[in-house]
Amino acid sequence: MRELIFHHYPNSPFSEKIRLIFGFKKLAWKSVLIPPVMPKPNLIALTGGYRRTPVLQIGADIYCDTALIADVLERIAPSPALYPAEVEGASRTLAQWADSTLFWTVIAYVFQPVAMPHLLGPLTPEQMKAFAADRAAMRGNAPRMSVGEATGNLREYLRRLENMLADGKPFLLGSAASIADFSVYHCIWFLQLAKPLASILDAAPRLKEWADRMAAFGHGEPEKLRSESALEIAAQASAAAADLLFVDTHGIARGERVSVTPTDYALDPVEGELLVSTDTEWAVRRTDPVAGEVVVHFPRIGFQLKKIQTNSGEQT
Ligand SMILES: N[C@@H](CCC(=O)N[C@@H](CS)C(=O)NCC(=O)O)C(=O)O
Repeated sequence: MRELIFHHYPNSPFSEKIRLIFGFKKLAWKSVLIPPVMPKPNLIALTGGYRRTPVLQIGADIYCDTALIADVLERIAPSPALYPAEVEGASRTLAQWADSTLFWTVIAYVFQPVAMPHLLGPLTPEQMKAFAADRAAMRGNAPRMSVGEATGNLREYLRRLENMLADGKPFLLGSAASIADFSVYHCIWFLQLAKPLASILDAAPRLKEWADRMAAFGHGEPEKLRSESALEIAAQASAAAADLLFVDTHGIARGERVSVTPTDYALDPVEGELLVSTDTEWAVRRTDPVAGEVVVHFPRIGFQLKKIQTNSGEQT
């Protein structure tokens, strides 16, 4: 098996989701630390523009978004399963809610001045300003919740999660953990990191016990790797064969020039030649001066695929 190279930073909730999946599946992985704010030249050389955290690299294949990264890890190491057959639909749907609604509610709640140093470390006022400016630019016009609104919503969400555990089962959807647990967990983990505000969890004692149970999976076996070495590995590898069934729901053929862009925030397009289009995934091939030829993969859900028009109006 080719090595799993994980680009992340310690205080990133979505990274924690995947680190814990490495632990759940007892996987060994290479850890590349990336900056939490732009610029991120070595990451962008691999992705072609996608700047969010985390990213998984396997040779010259680059996987964006944790929904897809979780699918890839399931293919590589199917047991224990992230999508137990009897709850596959429910677990994916609950995970999608946690990764969007619950996550942004937690973010709006924890980014209060009293908790900031716990989340970002001891920043100077200039660094704090730079962080705020980076995130404001990344979020663009996405609506922002007030602290009051977030507090009320979070209390209600915690009640719902506590209710899911009320019958004494160890995980949210049954006796085994599923992707839903990992997606809810990274939000609760970030909330716990925001120590001065974490007492909101006291109203959900079963959820706190569940969080301890989740944390016990650990992070698998990480080993440090420099980002320059990750780039060399990409440059020397060739991407995995992509002879998958091409599912065309958009009238764009394999080989056409396209862009793939998130639909929610950090709307940076990645351009390339459309190589893969399955029911759940797109991938584009692009060539980077440093990383060489790479294939960048995205989940369909949460991303937009567009054909690139030439200046003359012709389609390439
Ligand atoms: N839907 C994405 C969300 C990723 C995300 O928003 N990550 C945060 C960090 S936890 C981020 O990218 N922040 C900005 C950055 O790291 O540059 C996923 O599942 O991977």
